[in-house]
Amino acid sequence: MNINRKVQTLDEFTIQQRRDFPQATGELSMLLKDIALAAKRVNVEVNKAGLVDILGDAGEVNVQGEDVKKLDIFANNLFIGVTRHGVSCAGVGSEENDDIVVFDDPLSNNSKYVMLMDPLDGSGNIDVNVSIGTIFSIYRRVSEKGTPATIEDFLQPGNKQIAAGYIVYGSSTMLVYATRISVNGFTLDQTIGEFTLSHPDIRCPEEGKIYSVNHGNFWQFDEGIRKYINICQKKDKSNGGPYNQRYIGSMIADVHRNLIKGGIFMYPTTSDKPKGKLRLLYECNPLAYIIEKAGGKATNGTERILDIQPTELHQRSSLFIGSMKMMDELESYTRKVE
Ligand code: P6P
Repeated sequence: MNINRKVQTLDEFTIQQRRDFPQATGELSMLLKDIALAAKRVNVEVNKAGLVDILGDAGEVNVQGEDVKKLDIFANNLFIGVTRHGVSCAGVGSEENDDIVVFDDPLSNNSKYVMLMDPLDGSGNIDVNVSIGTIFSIYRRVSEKGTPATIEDFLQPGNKQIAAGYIVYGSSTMLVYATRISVNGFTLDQTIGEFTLSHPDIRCPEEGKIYSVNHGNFWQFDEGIRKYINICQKKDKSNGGPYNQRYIGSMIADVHRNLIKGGIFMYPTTSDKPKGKLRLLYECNPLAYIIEKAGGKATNGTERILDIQPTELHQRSSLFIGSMKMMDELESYTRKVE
């Protein structure tokens, strides 16, 4: 059997990237390895979710007041377990945990990084077999090494992220992550159980023809956003259209498609969510970091997502994210109305 050595695994890629940073300790590579390991286990459960009694509500409600699916709990426990027993992470902030999870053991207290995550975004779609995802965000801790991680390690603005990424459990399972160098995509090769480089140096097209928004909330949006959506609907061949409206209801799937093909995803504030629905620390910030590293843009409607100074672990934000020129056109309508 010919072994295709052109394939580069995630581990090989991160080791090769370390050569660009002689001072690197390898802790980030190890943390990404831990994340990939947990993702492979989640992937197994996601793929068989329809076969075992892992579907349906776990009868619990999370800090967001949302019904927690059993797969949420499984994924959350897995990512926390793998990072706790790794050598690179001092603690985790998770959508599923009210407070930060501080690992507080000698090895973890000497670790360089902390991680924020949404262990299974879009989990409301688990029972209907729609793509779902894990989102993660990595920061260098600001508290003293050798001591337990503190909340200040997690309440850093998104522009301090060291790396950010997501795993999309879809028609194939992909891990996409960004560092300050580039954004790269790895597809899980089930035959060898490895994430292999499939999308090197991802760039978000500066133009797109896809806009993603929940039209059901249309009349709750500010006037400038409604104007922009009307413009999207009127696009034709003469002005960069026609556009397609695509909204999966699983942000990772929508943002991943728009990252690759070009497009804009919008989750504005609504009357019942005046601060927005999406969470700043473990949804907006990591996706904003990725899209900017790929040449796109992300704001909350008025300011750059990555410049927002967080005050609470689970604080929410509106999110506008995607192709640079589409974001600029949106802002030309939201600015006019200010
Ligand atoms: P709505 C899933 O719960 C999620 O957080 C995102 O993945 C998704 O884009 C959004 O909410 C969907 O929200 O209000 O349009 O159903």
